[in-house]
Amino acid sequence: MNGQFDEGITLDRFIYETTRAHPTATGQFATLLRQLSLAARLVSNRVNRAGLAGMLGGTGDVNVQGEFVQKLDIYANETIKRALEHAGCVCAMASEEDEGPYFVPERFYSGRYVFHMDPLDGSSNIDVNATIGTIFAIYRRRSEEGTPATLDDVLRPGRDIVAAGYVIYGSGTIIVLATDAGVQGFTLDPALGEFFLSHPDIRLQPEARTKTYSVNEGYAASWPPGLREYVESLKAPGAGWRSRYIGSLVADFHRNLITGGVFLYPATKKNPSGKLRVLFEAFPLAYVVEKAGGAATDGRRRILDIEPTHLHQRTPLFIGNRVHVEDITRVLAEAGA
Ligand code: AHM
Ligand code: MG
Repeated sequence: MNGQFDEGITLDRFIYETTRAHPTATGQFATLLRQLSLAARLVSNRVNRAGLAGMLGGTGDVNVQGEFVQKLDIYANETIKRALEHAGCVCAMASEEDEGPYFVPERFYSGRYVFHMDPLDGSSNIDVNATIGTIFAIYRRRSEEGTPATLDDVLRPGRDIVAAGYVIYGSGTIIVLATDAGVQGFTLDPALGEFFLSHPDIRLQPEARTKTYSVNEGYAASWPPGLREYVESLKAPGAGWRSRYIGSLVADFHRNLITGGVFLYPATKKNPSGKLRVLFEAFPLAYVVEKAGGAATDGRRRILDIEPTHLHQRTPLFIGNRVHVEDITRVLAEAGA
Protein backbone atom coordinates (compact mmCIF):
# COMPACT_ATOMS: atom_id res chain seq x y z
CA MET A 1 0.00 0.00 0.00
CA ASN A 2 1.13 3.52 -0.69
CA GLY A 3 0.03 6.87 0.59
CA GLN A 4 0.11 8.91 3.75
CA PHE A 5 -1.73 6.45 5.92
CA ASP A 6 0.97 3.82 5.89
CA GLU A 7 3.94 6.15 5.31
CA GLY A 8 3.20 9.22 7.36
CA ILE A 9 3.48 9.69 11.12
CA THR A 10 0.70 11.94 12.34
CA LEU A 11 1.15 14.36 15.23
CA ASP A 12 -1.36 12.27 17.18
CA ARG A 13 0.68 9.12 16.70
CA PHE A 14 3.89 10.92 17.68
CA ILE A 15 2.24 12.26 20.85
CA TYR A 16 0.86 8.82 21.71
CA GLU A 17 4.15 7.04 21.19
CA THR A 18 6.33 9.56 23.03
CA THR A 19 4.04 10.01 26.03
CA ARG A 20 3.41 6.25 26.35
CA ALA A 21 7.14 5.88 26.99
CA HIS A 22 6.79 7.98 30.17
CA PRO A 23 5.81 5.76 33.10
CA THR A 24 4.22 8.64 35.06
CA ALA A 25 2.17 10.01 32.14
CA THR A 26 -1.43 10.76 33.05
CA GLY A 27 -2.54 11.58 29.51
CA GLN A 28 -2.83 15.30 30.32
CA PHE A 29 0.23 16.26 28.29
CA ALA A 30 -1.10 14.35 25.28
CA THR A 31 -4.49 16.04 25.72
CA LEU A 32 -2.84 19.46 25.89
CA LEU A 33 -0.97 18.88 22.63
CA ARG A 34 -4.06 17.52 20.89
CA GLN A 35 -6.13 20.54 21.95
CA LEU A 36 -3.30 22.83 20.87
CA SER A 37 -3.25 21.20 17.45
CA LEU A 38 -7.00 21.76 17.17
CA ALA A 39 -6.53 25.44 18.03
CA ALA A 40 -3.66 25.65 15.53
CA ARG A 41 -5.93 24.33 12.76
CA LEU A 42 -8.65 26.83 13.67
CA VAL A 43 -6.21 29.75 13.69
CA SER A 44 -4.53 28.57 10.49
CA ASN A 45 -7.89 28.41 8.75
CA ARG A 46 -8.78 31.91 9.93
CA VAL A 47 -5.37 33.31 8.94
CA ASN A 48 -5.74 31.87 5.43
CA ARG A 49 -9.21 33.35 5.05
CA ALA A 50 -8.50 36.62 6.86
CA GLY A 51 -8.97 38.82 3.80
CA LEU A 52 -12.32 37.17 3.05
CA ALA A 53 -13.61 36.94 6.60
CA GLY A 54 -13.15 40.62 7.44
CA MET A 55 -10.33 39.69 9.84
CA LEU A 56 -7.62 42.01 8.53
CA GLY A 57 -6.74 45.19 10.36
CA GLY A 58 -6.85 46.42 13.91
CA THR A 59 -9.57 46.40 16.55
CA GLY A 60 -8.79 50.02 17.43
CA ASP A 61 -7.48 48.90 20.86
CA VAL A 62 -3.98 49.05 22.30
CA ASN A 63 -2.71 46.07 24.34
CA VAL A 64 -0.75 45.94 27.62
CA GLN A 65 2.45 46.36 25.58
CA GLY A 66 1.17 49.62 24.08
CA GLU A 67 0.82 48.00 20.65
CA PHE A 68 -2.14 48.07 18.28
CA VAL A 69 -4.28 44.97 18.63
CA GLN A 70 -5.16 43.14 15.43
CA LYS A 71 -8.41 41.23 15.05
CA LEU A 72 -6.48 38.03 14.48
CA ASP A 73 -4.52 38.57 17.75
CA ILE A 74 -7.79 38.43 19.64
CA TYR A 75 -9.12 35.49 17.67
CA ALA A 76 -5.94 33.45 18.26
CA ASN A 77 -5.77 34.39 21.96
CA GLU A 78 -9.38 33.42 22.66
CA THR A 79 -9.36 30.29 20.48
CA ILE A 80 -6.31 28.81 22.17
CA LYS A 81 -7.59 29.59 25.68
CA ARG A 82 -11.03 28.08 24.90
CA ALA A 83 -9.40 24.96 23.41
CA LEU A 84 -7.30 24.33 26.53
CA GLU A 85 -9.24 25.56 29.56
CA HIS A 86 -11.91 22.82 29.69
CA ALA A 87 -9.69 19.87 28.84
CA GLY A 88 -8.44 19.14 32.37
CA CYS A 89 -4.78 19.48 31.41
CA VAL A 90 -3.86 23.07 32.35
CA CYS A 91 -4.31 25.08 35.54
CA ALA A 92 -3.19 28.48 34.27
CA MET A 93 -2.25 30.32 31.13
CA ALA A 94 -0.41 33.55 30.41
CA SER A 95 -0.51 35.41 27.12
CA GLU A 96 1.21 38.37 25.56
CA GLU A 97 -2.28 39.75 24.89
CA ASP A 98 -3.52 39.56 28.51
CA GLU A 99 -2.39 41.79 31.34
CA GLY A 100 -2.49 39.14 34.06
CA PRO A 101 -2.45 35.34 34.23
CA TYR A 102 -5.58 33.42 33.30
CA PHE A 103 -6.49 30.81 35.90
CA VAL A 104 -8.72 28.00 34.71
CA PRO A 105 -12.27 28.66 35.99
CA GLU A 106 -13.44 26.56 38.94
CA ARG A 107 -15.95 24.62 36.86
CA PHE A 108 -13.05 22.96 35.01
CA TYR A 109 -10.47 20.57 36.44
CA SER A 110 -7.28 22.41 37.35
CA GLY A 111 -4.75 20.20 35.53
CA ARG A 112 -1.04 19.56 35.69
CA TYR A 113 0.38 22.11 33.26
CA VAL A 114 0.88 25.85 32.80
CA PHE A 115 0.70 27.23 29.27
CA HIS A 116 2.40 30.43 28.03
CA MET A 117 1.91 31.95 24.58
CA ASP A 118 2.36 34.75 22.16
CA PRO A 119 -0.87 33.89 20.34
CA LEU A 120 0.04 35.68 17.11
CA ASP A 121 3.62 36.78 16.80
CA GLY A 122 4.50 39.16 13.98
CA SER A 123 0.93 40.44 13.86
CA SER A 124 1.98 43.80 12.42
CA ASN A 125 2.69 41.72 9.27
CA ILE A 126 -0.82 40.33 8.93
CA ASP A 127 -2.08 42.94 6.53
CA VAL A 128 0.82 42.38 4.12
CA ASN A 129 0.38 38.61 4.05
CA ALA A 130 3.77 37.84 5.61
CA THR A 131 4.38 34.80 7.77
CA ILE A 132 3.16 34.92 11.37
CA GLY A 133 2.90 32.34 14.13
CA THR A 134 1.91 31.19 17.60
CA ILE A 135 4.75 30.71 20.10
CA PHE A 136 4.20 28.58 23.23
CA ALA A 137 5.85 27.05 26.28
CA ILE A 138 4.57 24.40 28.66
CA TYR A 139 5.55 24.05 32.34
CA ARG A 140 4.57 21.52 34.97
CA ARG A 141 2.80 23.35 37.81
CA ARG A 142 4.50 23.71 41.20
CA SER A 143 1.36 23.54 43.31
CA GLU A 144 -0.78 20.48 43.78
CA GLU A 145 -2.92 19.34 40.87
CA GLY A 146 -6.67 19.80 41.31
CA THR A 147 -6.21 22.92 43.48
CA PRO A 148 -6.33 26.53 42.21
CA ALA A 149 -3.02 27.62 40.66
CA THR A 150 -1.09 30.68 41.84
CA LEU A 151 1.24 33.28 40.31
CA ASP A 152 4.13 31.13 41.56
CA ASP A 153 3.06 28.46 39.04
CA VAL A 154 3.09 31.00 36.23
CA LEU A 155 6.16 33.18 36.83
CA ARG A 156 9.06 30.80 36.27
CA PRO A 157 12.56 30.63 34.81
CA GLY A 158 12.73 29.15 31.32
CA ARG A 159 14.79 26.19 32.51
CA ASP A 160 11.57 24.81 34.06
CA ILE A 161 9.99 24.37 30.60
CA VAL A 162 9.00 20.79 29.74
CA ALA A 163 8.03 21.44 26.11
CA ALA A 164 7.90 24.45 23.81
CA GLY A 165 7.52 25.36 20.19
CA TYR A 166 5.54 27.32 17.70
CA VAL A 167 2.99 27.08 14.94
CA ILE A 168 4.00 28.96 11.82
CA TYR A 169 1.37 30.15 9.35
CA GLY A 170 3.42 30.53 6.18
CA SER A 171 3.26 29.00 2.73
CA GLY A 172 2.24 25.96 4.76
CA THR A 173 1.24 25.59 8.41
CA ILE A 174 3.86 23.80 10.51
CA ILE A 175 3.97 22.92 14.21
CA VAL A 176 7.50 22.72 15.58
CA LEU A 177 7.56 20.91 18.91
CA ALA A 178 10.59 20.63 21.20
CA THR A 179 10.62 18.16 24.07
CA ASP A 180 13.18 15.93 25.74
CA ALA A 181 12.73 13.76 22.63
CA GLY A 182 14.26 16.56 20.48
CA VAL A 183 12.73 18.93 17.95
CA GLN A 184 10.20 17.76 15.37
CA GLY A 185 8.22 19.62 12.71
CA PHE A 186 4.76 18.56 11.55
CA THR A 187 3.15 20.04 8.43
CA LEU A 188 -0.59 20.46 8.12
CA ASP A 189 -2.22 18.72 5.19
CA PRO A 190 -5.04 21.25 4.71
CA ALA A 191 -7.19 18.80 2.74
CA LEU A 192 -7.08 16.21 5.53
CA GLY A 193 -6.86 18.62 8.47
CA GLU A 194 -4.04 16.47 9.85
CA PHE A 195 -0.46 17.30 10.86
CA PHE A 196 2.18 14.88 9.48
CA LEU A 197 5.79 14.57 10.61
CA SER A 198 7.74 16.45 7.93
CA HIS A 199 10.89 17.58 9.78
CA PRO A 200 12.08 14.76 12.07
CA ASP A 201 14.88 15.48 14.58
CA ILE A 202 15.67 19.06 13.60
CA ARG A 203 19.28 19.95 14.42
CA LEU A 204 21.00 23.20 13.55
CA GLN A 205 23.30 22.97 10.54
CA PRO A 206 27.06 22.84 11.25
CA GLU A 207 28.40 26.31 12.04
CA ALA A 208 30.61 26.58 8.94
CA ARG A 209 27.56 26.49 6.67
CA THR A 210 25.43 28.93 8.60
CA LYS A 211 26.36 32.46 7.74
CA THR A 212 22.97 34.17 7.92
CA TYR A 213 22.32 37.05 10.30
CA SER A 214 18.92 38.54 11.04
CA VAL A 215 18.64 41.95 12.65
CA ASN A 216 16.77 45.20 12.08
CA GLU A 217 19.67 47.33 10.87
CA GLY A 218 17.47 50.40 10.83
CA TYR A 219 18.24 50.73 14.56
CA ALA A 220 22.04 50.39 14.19
CA ALA A 221 22.65 53.94 15.43
CA SER A 222 21.18 53.04 18.82
CA TRP A 223 22.70 49.58 19.31
CA PRO A 224 24.90 48.85 22.34
CA PRO A 225 28.67 49.39 21.96
CA GLY A 226 30.44 46.71 19.94
CA LEU A 227 27.44 45.40 18.04
CA ARG A 228 27.76 47.74 15.10
CA GLU A 229 31.39 46.76 14.59
CA TYR A 230 30.45 43.08 14.85
CA VAL A 231 27.75 43.36 12.18
CA GLU A 232 30.09 45.45 9.97
CA SER A 233 32.67 42.65 10.23
CA LEU A 234 30.12 40.20 8.80
CA LYS A 235 29.83 42.43 5.75
CA ALA A 236 33.61 42.60 5.13
CA PRO A 237 34.80 41.42 1.71
CA GLY A 238 35.07 37.64 1.71
CA ALA A 239 33.29 37.16 5.04
CA GLY A 240 30.54 35.35 3.16
CA TRP A 241 27.54 36.32 5.29
CA ARG A 242 24.06 37.11 4.07
CA SER A 243 21.32 39.10 5.73
CA ARG A 244 17.67 38.03 6.09
CA TYR A 245 15.09 39.87 8.19
CA ILE A 246 11.34 39.47 7.91
CA GLY A 247 10.40 41.35 11.08
CA SER A 248 8.33 38.44 12.33
CA LEU A 249 10.35 36.64 15.01
CA VAL A 250 8.75 33.27 14.49
CA ALA A 251 9.47 33.41 10.73
CA ASP A 252 13.05 34.65 11.15
CA PHE A 253 13.67 32.04 13.84
CA HIS A 254 12.19 29.19 11.80
CA ARG A 255 14.30 30.01 8.75
CA ASN A 256 17.46 30.10 10.86
CA LEU A 257 16.50 26.86 12.61
CA ILE A 258 16.21 25.08 9.28
CA THR A 259 19.12 26.71 7.43
CA GLY A 260 21.28 27.91 10.35
CA GLY A 261 22.25 31.41 11.40
CA VAL A 262 21.75 33.92 14.15
CA PHE A 263 18.93 36.31 15.07
CA LEU A 264 19.67 39.49 17.01
CA TYR A 265 17.30 41.86 18.78
CA PRO A 266 19.50 44.03 21.00
CA ALA A 267 18.54 46.76 23.43
CA THR A 268 17.91 50.03 21.58
CA LYS A 269 17.31 53.60 22.74
CA LYS A 270 13.58 53.09 22.12
CA ASN A 271 13.55 49.71 23.90
CA PRO A 272 16.39 49.85 26.47
CA SER A 273 15.48 46.39 27.82
CA GLY A 274 14.99 44.96 24.33
CA LYS A 275 11.64 44.54 22.61
CA LEU A 276 10.94 40.83 22.84
CA ARG A 277 9.16 39.29 25.81
CA VAL A 278 10.99 36.93 28.13
CA LEU A 279 8.09 34.58 28.83
CA PHE A 280 6.22 34.57 25.56
CA GLU A 281 8.97 34.79 22.95
CA ALA A 282 12.50 34.41 24.33
CA PHE A 283 11.96 31.43 26.68
CA PRO A 284 10.08 29.17 24.25
CA LEU A 285 12.46 29.80 21.35
CA ALA A 286 15.53 29.50 23.58
CA TYR A 287 14.24 26.08 24.68
CA VAL A 288 13.72 25.04 21.05
CA VAL A 289 17.14 26.26 19.92
CA GLU A 290 18.96 24.52 22.78
CA LYS A 291 17.19 21.24 22.00
CA ALA A 292 18.35 21.69 18.38
CA GLY A 293 21.97 22.19 19.48
CA GLY A 294 22.07 26.01 19.50
CA ALA A 295 22.19 28.73 22.14
CA ALA A 296 20.38 31.89 23.27
CA THR A 297 21.61 34.73 25.48
CA ASP A 298 20.55 38.24 26.39
CA GLY A 299 24.11 39.38 25.63
CA ARG A 300 25.37 38.33 29.07
CA ARG A 301 23.58 35.25 30.35
CA ARG A 302 21.70 32.22 29.11
CA ILE A 303 18.10 33.18 28.35
CA LEU A 304 16.65 30.12 30.11
CA ASP A 305 18.34 31.17 33.38
CA ILE A 306 16.54 34.53 33.59
CA GLU A 307 14.35 34.67 36.71
CA PRO A 308 11.42 36.82 35.55
CA THR A 309 9.85 39.21 38.01
CA HIS A 310 6.85 40.17 35.92
CA LEU A 311 4.83 38.61 33.13
CA HIS A 312 5.54 41.14 30.41
CA GLN A 313 9.25 41.54 31.07
CA ARG A 314 11.38 42.18 27.98
CA THR A 315 14.88 41.14 27.04
CA PRO A 316 17.52 41.59 24.37
CA LEU A 317 17.81 38.32 22.41
CA PHE A 318 20.70 36.70 20.53
CA ILE A 319 19.70 33.24 19.34
CA GLY A 320 20.88 30.64 16.86
CA ASN A 321 24.03 28.66 16.18
CA ARG A 322 26.12 28.41 19.34
CA VAL A 323 29.38 29.79 17.87
CA HIS A 324 27.68 32.95 16.58
CA VAL A 325 25.78 33.56 19.83
CA GLU A 326 29.02 33.11 21.79
CA ASP A 327 30.85 35.54 19.45
CA ILE A 328 28.18 38.20 19.98
CA THR A 329 28.10 37.67 23.74
CA ARG A 330 31.88 38.04 23.91
CA VAL A 331 31.90 41.15 21.70
CA LEU A 332 29.27 42.81 23.90
CA ALA A 333 31.18 41.91 27.10
CA GLU A 334 34.45 43.26 25.72
CA ALA A 335 32.73 46.52 24.73
CA GLY A 336 31.28 46.77 28.24
CA ALA A 337 27.70 46.68 26.96
P1 AHM B 1 4.56 41.18 18.18
O1 AHM B 1 4.66 40.03 19.11
O2 AHM B 1 3.70 42.26 18.70
O3 AHM B 1 4.24 40.80 16.78
O4 AHM B 1 6.04 41.91 18.14
C1 AHM B 1 7.20 41.22 18.08
C2 AHM B 1 7.80 41.34 16.72
C3 AHM B 1 8.66 40.15 16.41
O5 AHM B 1 7.93 39.18 15.75
C4 AHM B 1 9.75 40.72 15.54
O6 AHM B 1 10.94 40.01 15.64
C5 AHM B 1 9.89 42.11 16.06
O7 AHM B 1 8.65 42.45 16.66
C6 AHM B 1 10.19 43.07 14.97
O8 AHM B 1 10.42 44.32 15.51
P2 AHM B 1 11.00 45.52 14.64
O9 AHM B 1 9.92 45.92 13.71
O10 AHM B 1 11.34 46.55 15.67
O11 AHM B 1 12.23 45.02 13.93
MG1 MG C 1 5.47 38.48 19.36
